[in-house]
Amino acid sequence: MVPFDWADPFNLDDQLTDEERMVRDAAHGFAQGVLQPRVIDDFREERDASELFPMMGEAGLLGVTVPEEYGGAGASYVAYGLVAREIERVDSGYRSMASVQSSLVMYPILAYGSEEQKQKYLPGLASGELIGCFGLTEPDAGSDPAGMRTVAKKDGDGFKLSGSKTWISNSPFADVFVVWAKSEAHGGKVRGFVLDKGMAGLEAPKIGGKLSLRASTTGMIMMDEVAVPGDALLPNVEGIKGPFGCLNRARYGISWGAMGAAEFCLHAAREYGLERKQFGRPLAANQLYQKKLADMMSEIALGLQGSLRVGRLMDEGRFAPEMVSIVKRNNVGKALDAARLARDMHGGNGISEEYQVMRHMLNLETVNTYEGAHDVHALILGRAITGIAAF
Ligand code: TGC
Ligand code: FAD
Repeated sequence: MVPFDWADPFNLDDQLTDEERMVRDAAHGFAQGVLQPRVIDDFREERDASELFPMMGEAGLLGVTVPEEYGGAGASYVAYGLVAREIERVDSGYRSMASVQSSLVMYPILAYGSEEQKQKYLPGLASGELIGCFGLTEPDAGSDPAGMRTVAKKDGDGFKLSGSKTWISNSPFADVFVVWAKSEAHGGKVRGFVLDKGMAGLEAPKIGGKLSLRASTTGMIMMDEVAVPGDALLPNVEGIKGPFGCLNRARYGISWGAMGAAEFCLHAAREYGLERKQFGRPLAANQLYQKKLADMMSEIALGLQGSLRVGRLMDEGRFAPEMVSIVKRNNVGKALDAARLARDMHGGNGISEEYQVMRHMLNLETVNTYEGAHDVHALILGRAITGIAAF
């Protein structure tokens, strides 16, 4: 028998390598030292926090799985998940900024790009000197990105891109735009293009007034006959499986990140319940209060084990996208439940920015929707179980 640690019920720490523990501790130090002191203001003011990218780069938090020769850390997918967990323990918006950069911009350039594209973009993206965004979603193509209308037409040796993308993390201050379009020169198949800030006809206006993920900047990408050279095309992938391959990595990271947010909520609710007295005793002395804590802790413990297993399989090249759907969907759903419980357990104080649980709750509404909405992942899993696509 060993003593039980409520904060690490299944001894996750034991299951990590020394390198993974080191990466986690560095991410924890950065998140608590740099992000936590500013998050309440960033969220309240809906600030553009682009200056965080070089800071995250210096801390080694961008391109965690990208080989060192391209400026990354060359670490495992489990290490990447641990970074997401530590950042999202502070705020889902900051994790969003980092995971778009790593999984949705660096990954496609690494996996589908030419050697020249890798040399040109990856070191700057890893250091945070360059900021990237990923344009898949459109005003009329969200859960069904194959319905996209953005087109690439052949233009001499290059292409002209036209269309609009919406709800794009980082786009208003991005230098590098990974954009997916149907290419007429490739039989209308979806192809990836890397666009640079400042190209004629390329605009990225900010979407203001979000009530969720306010510390992360979101915008549109408007393309009006943007002329790009032939070498802007990602040469090594064709079809909608290109963007989906990136989403697998980002969704996996989110499954860890959401558990970080849930852990914050559990810790906050526990502390609050131990300190706050009503009816002459701590709130935490009540059965109902303890049941909620027990539910939160159990779901977090199980969710982290699930993500760890998927991460190990990813590192061994033995994962299936459906495994990622299980942990993205379940962990985010459970994190949202935990945040709602924690908000309630804080009573009136729960709605105040100072206690932070409501910010996590609001953020997780977005996390539940992006990278495949909760119900869309249910349909992916339903298709796997029945063989019938219900979407
Ligand atoms: P379907 O017929 O299922 O498949 C078409 C082709 O794609 C392949 N494929 C995958 N490949 C790799 N990984 C996956 N997860 C894949 N899923 C499908 C498939 O094998 C097939 O390949 P091939 O060679 O046979 O052509 O495709 P569908 O169009 O019917 O897809 C249905 C569905 C529901 C799975 C898909 O549309 C979906 O996942 N929808 C959700 C959309 C989504 O997640 N959007 C995310 C946008 S990015 C974002 O939100 C960033 S937020 C980040 C942040 O700020 O943190
Ligand atoms: P819809 O597809 O219209 O879905 C609306 C509702 O209908 C959902 O509940 C969904 O589950 C449900 N639904 C849809 N189809 C079915 C069906 N067949 N059966 C049952 N229910 C269904 N996208 C990017 O490309 N890049 C980004 O960086 C990015 N960042 C984002 C940041 C934020 C803050 C937000 C909010 C979104 C971001 N997105 C990004 C877009 C995100 O991926 C989409 O919002 C998401 O995929 C859902 O698409 P939608 O909003 O069009 O909703």
